[in-house]
Amino acid sequence: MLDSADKAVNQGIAPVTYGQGERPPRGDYASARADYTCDQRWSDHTPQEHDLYRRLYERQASQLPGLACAEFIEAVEHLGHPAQIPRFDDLSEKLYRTTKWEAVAVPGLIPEEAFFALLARRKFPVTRWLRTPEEFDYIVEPDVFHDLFGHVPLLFNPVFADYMQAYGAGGLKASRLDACELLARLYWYTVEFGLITTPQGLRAYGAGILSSAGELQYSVRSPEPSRVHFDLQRIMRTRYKIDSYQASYFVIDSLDQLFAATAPDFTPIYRAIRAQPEIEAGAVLPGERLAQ
Ligand code: HBI
Ligand code: FE
Repeated sequence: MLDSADKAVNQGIAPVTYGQGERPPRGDYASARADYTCDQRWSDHTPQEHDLYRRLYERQASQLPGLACAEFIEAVEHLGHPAQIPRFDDLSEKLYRTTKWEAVAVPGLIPEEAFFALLARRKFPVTRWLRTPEEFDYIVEPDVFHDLFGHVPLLFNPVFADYMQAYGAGGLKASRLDACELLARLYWYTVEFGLITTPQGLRAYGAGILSSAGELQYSVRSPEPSRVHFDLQRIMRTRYKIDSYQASYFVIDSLDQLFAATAPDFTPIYRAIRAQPEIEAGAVLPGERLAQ
């Protein structure tokens, strides 16, 4: 009988996660279905886990004003003020009524193809395990708090909901063009670590920022990182870091601008990018306009 990690390795999940870094995935893959979804097993969560989730939620929710974009602050109310980890089915009922998306449980990180296929069907894969108390301040792999608090709220926003499905469809095409690494950078610098300009100043919409205790303040306020105006090719040429705050952030003017970026056929764009050198995270190119 294959144990979970062996089954994961055999199915090409481990050890590569996010395209960089080598470690076996956490989570129990033995019970995953062919599309990598699994049961949430909500009743497996202990009172201690529900309390840890509540404390994570309260810490992030208290930081949102002045740092998170208005669309997120408005949408996060849909999670309710949970004294416990939400049941994905309950959340999906509300989400489906709003933008036809669902939150589906997965054992953890899943192969890119499976990930894209779920997004293309308006199903967001939510990791079912919760971090340990020792990981309260920082975790590298997505857990249920990162996915639910970071990613699910903006799926209630019609424009972002359509962007995420278009991204999934684009990912399936990128797989056939061997361009997943390029497209993963677009996901990283928008869905995970994106900033947006507003009349009140810069705000965060990326899940990796919004679910992070320290990076929410850092990404919007620190003078250290470079903040570059959104440029699709520039983003897909730029490498990223998976285990520290970002050295570069990319700034959109609106969620409509982000959705419009997924409209063209990326085939010629991938070709153009491959003809140019990669850009290191944190670099600022000569003459580049930076967002303030
Ligand atoms: N799997 N469960 C899960 N969640 C992710 O965010 C995720 C993934 N697999 C691959 C992946 N993200 C990234 O490589 C994306 O850029 C595709
Ligand atoms: Fe994420």
